Amino acid sequence: MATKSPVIPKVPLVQEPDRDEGGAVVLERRTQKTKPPHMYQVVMLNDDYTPMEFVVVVIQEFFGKDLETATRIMLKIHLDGKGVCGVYSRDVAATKVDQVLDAANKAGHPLKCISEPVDF
Ligand code: TYC
Repeated sequence: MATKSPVIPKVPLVQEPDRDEGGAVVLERRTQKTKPPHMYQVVMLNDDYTPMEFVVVVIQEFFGKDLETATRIMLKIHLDGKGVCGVYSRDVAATKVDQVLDAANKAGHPLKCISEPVDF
């Protein structure tokens, strides 16, 4: 009686484990576990009506800047049309925008600001 020749698998039956440069077994390779959170900048926009003093107070109060820094940021916005007041996580940036718009509305000023991803 003719016996069948054995079928030799092309793939090894037992998978060889990954090994690092020194030959130690590596259980799992990952490129990077967690990405750093994307950061958002709060950008304030210029307008023709909001008083400069109000903008300076808002920047001090909600963005923790001293008088000199707040004045410099306000003047940059006044001259360039917009300026960055701070950089935060997405939720914190959204809260800052809400706080600024709320304060401006209550004071009757048209001051606007937005948050956008850094590298926008
Ligand atoms: N341009 C305004 C003025 O001349 C001042 C101003 C600065 C308004 C910054 C808004 O985000 C602003 N009174």
